[in-house]
Amino acid sequence: MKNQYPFLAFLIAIFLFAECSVKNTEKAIKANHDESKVPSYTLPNPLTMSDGSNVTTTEDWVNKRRPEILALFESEMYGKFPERYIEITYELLGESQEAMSGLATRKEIRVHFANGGQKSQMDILIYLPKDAPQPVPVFLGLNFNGNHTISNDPWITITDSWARNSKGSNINNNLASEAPRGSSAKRWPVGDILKRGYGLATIYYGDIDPDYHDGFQNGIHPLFYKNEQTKPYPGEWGSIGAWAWGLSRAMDYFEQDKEIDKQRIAVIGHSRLGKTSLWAGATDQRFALVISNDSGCGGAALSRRKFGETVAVINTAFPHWFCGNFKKYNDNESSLPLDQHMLIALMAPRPVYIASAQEDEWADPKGEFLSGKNASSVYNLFGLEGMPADKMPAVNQPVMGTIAYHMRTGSHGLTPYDWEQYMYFADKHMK
Ligand code: GTR
Repeated sequence: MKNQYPFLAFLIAIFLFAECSVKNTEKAIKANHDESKVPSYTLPNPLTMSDGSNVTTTEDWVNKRRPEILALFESEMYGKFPERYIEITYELLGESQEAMSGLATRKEIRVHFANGGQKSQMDILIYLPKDAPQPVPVFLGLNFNGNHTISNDPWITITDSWARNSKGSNINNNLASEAPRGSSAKRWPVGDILKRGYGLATIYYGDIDPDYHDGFQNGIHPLFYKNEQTKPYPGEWGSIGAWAWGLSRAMDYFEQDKEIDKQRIAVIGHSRLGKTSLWAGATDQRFALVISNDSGCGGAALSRRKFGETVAVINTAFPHWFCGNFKKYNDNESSLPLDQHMLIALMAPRPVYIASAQEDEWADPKGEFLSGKNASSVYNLFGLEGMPADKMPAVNQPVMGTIAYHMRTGSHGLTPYDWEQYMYFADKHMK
């Protein structure tokens, strides 16, 4: 009898191992990283109207097809911004003429949002080069961990908004701390940006909507609920929508700041915030140039390729990012009335830069390139060159038409190399 125990343990071990590998296999099936397993697919033609007619003039694109595509992205993917008046006021929190060792002026604008008793706020941190002729062009981007993490500048205000707990950053009870000041400085080469004659404006994305699923009870969403409404309707904005909306509210502020050139604002974002910068560029044509850094699924990557992260995977891990209707397309990409090349096309005729990283297979670099490629027909309609390459360029070989693309070496991240290309591209189009 005694001898049966090791045998039993052996059987249990085999069972657990089998369970485990089933789960791993499930994961592996969900995330395909094999180009030969990309399903065959047909992309909707950005220049074919829903009634089947062809778009042959820029007028028809601007007045008919563009609104049709935008409405599809609103109802099926990112959700529509609610239309309701809320009160918005600006407060100058602080200002310095001697920031960044005298290179820049710094100001912090607190934007107050209010609807009756409900309130919310976001802080825009702005550096402007002192030597550049005003009004200056500006890069605007959301940051992941708080404005004070983008630079060691000791004067940057620490957010009061929800922050992700982190031992390393000494964040407990979701309250931001002093510890990570400057910890994201590598992603934000403020000095280089200023020396090139650009300003930099940034906002902590958690000021607009904390990035976790709470049924949309915190952040900006509740200020827009009507009557008995307790969460957004299935075709209304999720968190990406809210973050993009926040970028537009920063744009509203720029429009009334004489030091900033509202005609030359480039909106930039990395990863989930790259999805956001694209959606901001699509919904708000005041942004003169749009940059997607490693935005991947739900950003620049084509959904139909199902390479790396898929619609089902992203909707499961981040149910709050997109609108309720987007869940219909889990494992059902072929029924999408759109794909991400049409999102890129919504930028036309404005310049747009799509960037990938070689090791970032999760974000499907090839799918990101193909989005730009397949948006080119719309740029051509405007007499512009879209993506100036038929095939994916080699690593670290940027191609720049009015649509630009590069795949740099390395992994998921926003690096000085990426910034270097964006500034060069901005010099070409905004200077
Ligand atoms: C990942 C997510 C990606 C990307 C990334 C990020 O977990 O799967 O879609 O957005 O996060 O934002 O860093």
